[in-house]
Amino acid sequence: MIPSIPPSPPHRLLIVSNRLPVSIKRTAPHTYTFSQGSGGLVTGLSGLSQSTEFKWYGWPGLEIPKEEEEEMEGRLREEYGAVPVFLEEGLSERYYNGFSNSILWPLIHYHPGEITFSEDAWQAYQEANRLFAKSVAKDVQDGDLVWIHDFHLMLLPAMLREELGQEFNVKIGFFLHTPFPSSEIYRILPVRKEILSGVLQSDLIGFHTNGYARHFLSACSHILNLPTTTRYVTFKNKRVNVGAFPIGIEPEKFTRAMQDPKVLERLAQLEHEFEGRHVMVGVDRLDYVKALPQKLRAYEMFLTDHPEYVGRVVMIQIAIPTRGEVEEYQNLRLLVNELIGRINGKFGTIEYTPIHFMHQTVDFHELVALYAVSDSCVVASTRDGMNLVSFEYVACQAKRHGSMILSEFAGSAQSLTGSVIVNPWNTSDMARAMYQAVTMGEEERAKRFELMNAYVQNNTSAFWGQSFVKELKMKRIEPERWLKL
Ligand code: ADQ
Repeated sequence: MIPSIPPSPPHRLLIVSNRLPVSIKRTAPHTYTFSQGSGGLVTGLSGLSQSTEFKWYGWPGLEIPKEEEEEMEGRLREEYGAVPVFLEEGLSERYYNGFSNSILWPLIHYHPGEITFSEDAWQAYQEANRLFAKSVAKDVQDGDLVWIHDFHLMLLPAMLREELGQEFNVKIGFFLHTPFPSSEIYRILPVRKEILSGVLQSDLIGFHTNGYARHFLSACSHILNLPTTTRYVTFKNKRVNVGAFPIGIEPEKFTRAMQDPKVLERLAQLEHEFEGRHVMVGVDRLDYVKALPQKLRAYEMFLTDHPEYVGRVVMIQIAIPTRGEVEEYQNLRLLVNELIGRINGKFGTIEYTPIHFMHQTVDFHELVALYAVSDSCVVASTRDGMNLVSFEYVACQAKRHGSMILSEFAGSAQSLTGSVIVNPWNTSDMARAMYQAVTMGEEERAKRFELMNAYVQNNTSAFWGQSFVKELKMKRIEPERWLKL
């Protein structure tokens, strides 16, 4: 008789990201308000919660007085399944702004000119990753899956293995939400070997596109001299799987919102406000990789070349404040304000404002109404891991079939085949694309929309989360590793 194989116990999943998926405010000593965070990562993982129990580890985003830490941790664990990793203010500043946002972010996005490497920031990055490792290691159990997110935590896979011991039965997955640059750019980083060796202690490493995965593999081969194939790299006798897992959105969230009376009322108001005008929308964090200056210059050229559209086209640009402590972001804000002032001054009248600019976050209902009222959307990123805004815009366009003007340097350009692809460095190319969007007939818009919508509806965030975890679960621990144990 063939012995029956007992079902394998369900895996527990531990998610680790820089920030917790909970917004926390301290209103008085021992008094905190919590609210559910949002964003691609939160929705991406919601589909997993039915099949897999998971806990989420991350920095709470503010400094908590020592005597309040235990109480806060208790509440977060109980109410949100979230575990805070406490970082002192000086450390979080140097690790987050100092190293992650001022060194890794520009490098990864092909802005090496913005980088000043600092030994102190690097120390802080190591220290913070170590604190994350200790916190996760306290809870990890035999057979767990740990899924680590993004460039803030690239040393964590190695540090977690050090804390647990190499023989500990845990599978570690790592997902990078940004691009991985060409190895010719990546090798500028003074600690290029340390970062690669840190992340290579994972079992599975995921990227948004095959291109980023290829860059990563070639960095492993050129910088660490490791054997690679198109699917994996061998590091310390162990096979590390590498693949593309393109993230998506939760399209029903937007379709549902489009039925919400609050959104419909706001949409009607906006339609009235902009009646007879073509509305072009942009929603970006105010980050230099989102290329707002390039977008504005192209818009200025479009209005200059086509004066018949002055008064008939408006641009609504939402710019979410971000990383305001970093100098490059302050300079960017000044430049953007200057360009907007120039364009509005040049083409505006008492009745007509060419650019409506909002440097603020807008609530979800407002965002959906803005997407829905717009006849086109412009994403000009000079580099962007994926770009969720382009998917969200499509999800709100079932009626209007608006055009998507999309930078070829955004990961989503590979999937949104119905978009008008532009090179944001080529101002006249982008200005021409704006003209094309404004003059495009309904038949072509509908055809392009169908192509884009089919992709957005099928490649959801839940699908992304489930595919990654499934592949991590299935990852074989190969003979080389057992031999070594
Ligand atoms: P981001 O650089 O933040 O993400 P993006 O992918 O466009 O860029 O996501 C922005 C998110 O913020 C969207 O979900 C959007 O709806 C939301 N948002 C925008 N404006 C808002 C506002 N005013 N108020 C509230 N929310 C707003 C990083 C990478 C990307 C990658 C994602 C996911 O840089 O390349 O696509 O992670 O992996």
